[in-house]
Amino acid sequence: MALPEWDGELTSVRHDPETGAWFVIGVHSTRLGPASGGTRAMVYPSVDDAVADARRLAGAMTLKMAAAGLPMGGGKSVIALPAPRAELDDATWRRILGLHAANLNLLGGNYTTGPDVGTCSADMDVLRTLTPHVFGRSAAAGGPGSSGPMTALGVFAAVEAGVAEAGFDGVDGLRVLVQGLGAVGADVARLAAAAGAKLIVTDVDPARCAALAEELGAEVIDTGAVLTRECDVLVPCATGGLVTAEVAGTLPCAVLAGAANNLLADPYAAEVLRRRGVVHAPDFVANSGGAIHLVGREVLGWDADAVADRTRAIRDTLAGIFDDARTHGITTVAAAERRAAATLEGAL
Ligand code: HCI
Repeated sequence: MALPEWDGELTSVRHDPETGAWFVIGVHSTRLGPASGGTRAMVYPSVDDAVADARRLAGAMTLKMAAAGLPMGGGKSVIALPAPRAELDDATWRRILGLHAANLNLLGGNYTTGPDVGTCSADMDVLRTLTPHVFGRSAAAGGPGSSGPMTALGVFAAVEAGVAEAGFDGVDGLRVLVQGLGAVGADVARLAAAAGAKLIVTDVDPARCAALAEELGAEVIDTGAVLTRECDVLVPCATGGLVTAEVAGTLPCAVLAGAANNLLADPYAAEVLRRRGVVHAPDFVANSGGAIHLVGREVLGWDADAVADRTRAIRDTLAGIFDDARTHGITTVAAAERRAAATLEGAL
């Protein structure tokens, strides 16, 4: 396999013929500390796609850690599964976790993992019996539990910052559209509803929509309508790559702030949003509450209150980023990257 160039430090790729799984670990940067970032387990069209995804996500983790002021580097694991996780039997999944743990041990602590799309705290409990290089065990196993609630709190802080930048007087009465009602999206919806938002929701799973419609009185829309439905705040909490430059040119919202990693499919989309005056909270800042939770609890010894305070401070971080972007006529992504780059350079 010919790998394209990358500005990261190391890519580990391993194949298991018995299960057909591929294991990719991207260590993007250890400049601020050991690389860390979750383990994503899903089916990919090809190994090249898995490598590209791991590398892209690892790069975003470097920015996320730097922007959040955490003493960690950026990395990410991707397990390209032979079949969707739900279709794998227990023995196969257990073997896959065992091989992943062996790879983590080979990296000797230069990379620490945690949960991501397709893995959960219970998987981290299993991994931790095989390797010490794991964050995010369940509370029952002595870990800090799911990072979902803190990720959601941070995304809501980003929504509040975006709403203020767009000139609104708070979330009350605004139409907030949440796409993806997993642990994070559902909690963001609850926070928005509690703040008086007119909630609109969508998810590929109709049962999740129905539950939130019942709980919060949310209006449910078709997944296909997410890019065309007029709203004040669009909150993407599903997978990345939603916003191409073309989509950015027509999105009918005033604020874009969500949890999905690598939300922009193409870097130019940020410039299109800037020109249209859409306030965009960069994903690696908006969704950093999960990293603050895991690193805060497991590396820095913070209690739950300290983690929540630092997560709410995402609002102030973003206010500063919006201010920089406005002042210099640059995108919010460029402004956030400049801040992260300054932190990374300072660590040299
Ligand atoms: C993420 O924010 O995407 C993952 C958070 C994380 C942080 C540190 C270790 C594993 C996962």
